[in-house]
Amino acid sequence: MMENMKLKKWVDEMAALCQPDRVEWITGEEAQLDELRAQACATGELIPLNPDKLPGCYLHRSAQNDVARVEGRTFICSRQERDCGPTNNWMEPKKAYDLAYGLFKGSMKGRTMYVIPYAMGPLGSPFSKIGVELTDSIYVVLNMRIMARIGDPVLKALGDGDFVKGLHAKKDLDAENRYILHFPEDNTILSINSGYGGNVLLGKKCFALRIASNLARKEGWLAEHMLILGVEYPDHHTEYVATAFPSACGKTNLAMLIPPELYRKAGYKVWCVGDDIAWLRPGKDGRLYAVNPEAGFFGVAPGTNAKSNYNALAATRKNAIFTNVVQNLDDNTVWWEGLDHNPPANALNWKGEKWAAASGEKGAHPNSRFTAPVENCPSLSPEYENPDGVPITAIIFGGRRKKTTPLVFQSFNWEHGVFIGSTMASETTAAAAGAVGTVRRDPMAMLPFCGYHMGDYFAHWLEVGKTLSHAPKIFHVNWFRQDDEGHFLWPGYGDNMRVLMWILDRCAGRAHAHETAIGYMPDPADINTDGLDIAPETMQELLSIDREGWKEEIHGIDAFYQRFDRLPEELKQELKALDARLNHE
Ligand code: SAT
Ligand code: MN
Repeated sequence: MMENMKLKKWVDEMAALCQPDRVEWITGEEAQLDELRAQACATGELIPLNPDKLPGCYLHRSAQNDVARVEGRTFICSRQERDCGPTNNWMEPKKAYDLAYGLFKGSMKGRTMYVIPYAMGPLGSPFSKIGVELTDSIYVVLNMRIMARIGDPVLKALGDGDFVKGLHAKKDLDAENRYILHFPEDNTILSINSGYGGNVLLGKKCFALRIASNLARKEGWLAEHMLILGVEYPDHHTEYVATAFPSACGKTNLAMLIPPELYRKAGYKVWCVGDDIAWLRPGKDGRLYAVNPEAGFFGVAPGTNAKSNYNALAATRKNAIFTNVVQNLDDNTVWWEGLDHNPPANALNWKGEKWAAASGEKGAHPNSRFTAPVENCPSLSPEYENPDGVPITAIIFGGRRKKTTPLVFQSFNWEHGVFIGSTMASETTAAAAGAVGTVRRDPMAMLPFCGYHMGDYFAHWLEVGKTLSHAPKIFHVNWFRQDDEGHFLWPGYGDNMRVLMWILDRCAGRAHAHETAIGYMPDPADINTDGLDIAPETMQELLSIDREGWKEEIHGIDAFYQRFDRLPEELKQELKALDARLNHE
């Protein structure tokens, strides 16, 4: 195999720094992976599950202080502080390297350093990028095996080309010395003292969003926190949408939606292209094309069941890794809150302690996860590997809002759509460490993932729009609106298809809408509610504009915008225009 000298040199340097006993290159061959699985089982890092019920599946328990992404310890180390922007933590690159290398020094003594060449995106696609992660964690190797294309075929595709460098060491999992550092000017990621998810699977949020958003800005494309799905019509043509929701707000559920019976009977199908990340490029025909750079799903387990997400559950039934869920000791399977109404009688909770549901304590961690290969998903799109991506008809932004935001509305145009994306807000979830349930602005669901100044990021969105002669139409949805007693007004899950169909019909010029202060909105009659038990007043409420709430919203947006020294003029104008429409209609 052709030797990449830059890669060899960097691996040698990092090995000299971390001082592992051995360096092992991951080829991607099953025999090697099996050997690693056996080793991890011997040390208890992985627990093999019932081979009949869950073939090829393992359980992992993370350290108890290491269960989610740590935004407070995640840094963008651009040379200039202003390039990182007000919404990211910044560290001066030299200081960051010194600090991290100090921690990495000797950190792998007595351990093995694994070298994982990986590709984000189909090998050979113009969308794809290559990274190499060095790690001392077998759990990381085996998760990366699911989440990305790895091993020798990637090295071959890399040739002597450039790659994104990622170095990870578990060290002591010391939360006080945990750092997730990104060096966008060096295409480098350093992660130390964590063993969990988005902190350590460096191809995911670190590369595919934080580093890639920088590359995308330079190269004229978009790296987004979006699911991609296709709606196949009875005549077999398919329309694709890309949708941004914050972590743990139902992207995986929407991506794998099963249409309600009325659509299924009529011959509609929904295909999943991706559930978390989309790389979008303008195509020659002036449309925007999307690829899912990942090869697996790292989904939230609690709440996943045969009704809420049949396809995700099916995807976890073989060759999956479960992290921080309940272990059923009777049949050595897994369980989590919301899987079914039968919590196991003889079980260990996510911490590995004897656990009974009657205790009232949760058995699975609220951010417990499954890592499952995309090919396990029954609704995986036949276009998933298409090197040219799929053409996007609509972009949908959304959040988790109890009040104010209606079920769906459409932007007036691209600029207004970017404004809507930039002002997205959501109540926080367990996917990140910190308080759950408080409202925070999360523009394009990228607040924790944009690797540069968000003001420049908004400007980049505006620029990309100008290059598209057939830009996707932009919408906003909120599945989570509640009444005063805290009941959800909209059934959600598969029934979200009804809203998707209005969106796609709007794009095709078929559906009715009326103009409001916040955008185009359907009348209740414009959303197909056949077979749905929903009162007309509820539909009315879901599609109403809470004017007082929106006036509050303007203050919230204004305060948020104040944080940006580099906010595009277009967005300031959009805010003014919204204010004027709300006050003068
Ligand atoms: O832990 S991850 O960042 O990979 C998952 C998420 O928060 O969306
Ligand atoms: Mn995510």
